[in-house]
Amino acid sequence: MQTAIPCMVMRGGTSKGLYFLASDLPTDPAARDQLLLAAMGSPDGRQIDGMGGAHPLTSKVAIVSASTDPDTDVDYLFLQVVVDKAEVSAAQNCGNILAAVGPFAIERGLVAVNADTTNVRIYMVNTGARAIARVETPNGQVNYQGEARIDGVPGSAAPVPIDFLDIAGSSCGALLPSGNIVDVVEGVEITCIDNGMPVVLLKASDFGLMGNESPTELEANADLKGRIKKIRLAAGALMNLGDVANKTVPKMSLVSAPLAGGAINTRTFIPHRVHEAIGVLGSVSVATACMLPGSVAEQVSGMSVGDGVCRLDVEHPTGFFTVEMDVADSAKYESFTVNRAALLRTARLLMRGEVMVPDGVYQP
Ligand code: NQM
Repeated sequence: MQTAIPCMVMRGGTSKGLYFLASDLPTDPAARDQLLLAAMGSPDGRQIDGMGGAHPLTSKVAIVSASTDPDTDVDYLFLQVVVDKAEVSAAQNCGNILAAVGPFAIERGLVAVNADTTNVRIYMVNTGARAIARVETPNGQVNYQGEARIDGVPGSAAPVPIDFLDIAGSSCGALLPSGNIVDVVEGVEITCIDNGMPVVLLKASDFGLMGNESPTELEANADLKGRIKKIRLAAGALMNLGDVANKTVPKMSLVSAPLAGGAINTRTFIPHRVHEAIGVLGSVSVATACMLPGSVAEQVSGMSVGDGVCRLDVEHPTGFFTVEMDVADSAKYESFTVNRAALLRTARLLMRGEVMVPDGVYQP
């Protein structure tokens, strides 16, 4: 026998995952995680006996519930289901999966449609930060079709603009968690930053790279992976994240001068596989670093920016990611303040139904 759990499969930005109402899952985190591992088919490199797509970007879960805070519509907990280990991690947030949380909340009746566009105010449980997603809702329903294009997703879809309000230091306690604009680890200059996602910035040239290498080439470079792993373990401690050996943060972003007219070029280890694009909050952290005088990113960036609102194109292996930043006191990193970050995503409902979990894993 199997147990059927109501679930939607959604694409959020350049990621894909299972979306659940919190009320449909066990409240005990250990029981919940066992269920999610079985639903995804982990641990198994192919996730052949579950819904996972055998890659970190397609082995993700959103758990959504109505908020009790009158200024918030829904609470969103993100969980990364590790593909080849029996691990489920709440240690990071995910801005791509976030893109479908608004549509899901409307589809599942947590948020009422109030006009042609419905603003969904989302509390991101993993980091305690907030976002507002604008979802097109003509005729009282979520619209998924439209002309918005994002790199890494074929075709076009309805736009889902997202505003982030208070994400600086949301995982590490400070925008620059080490207290420095640059640290030297293993003889390499790094910038440790958390504007929504803990990221370590490294210059591609310090590793003998051009910055235009493909994710497959980078993943095949054992020497590079070994060096990055060592730096990551040391940086984790500097970033107040403790022992990060089994964590998915910090991400490691190799940066170089822009190749296509953007602000900066990136290749990002998340942290073992290399992203085909770049994460949402990861790109916000990189864009922020481009604006910080003296950072590793600013050293290679092709753009000089100051106070107020500006747009930065963060280049990645499959295109670029535009981040809108509103900052103040940007002349010195010590006083630099982020007022707001905004970006565009798209999302789509792919399947609605029930995911089947074998008995023995979960009995309601
Ligand atoms: O940085 C991948 C993704 C992400 C995370 C990762 C993300 C973000 O592309 O907010 O979106 O870095 O693990 O889904």
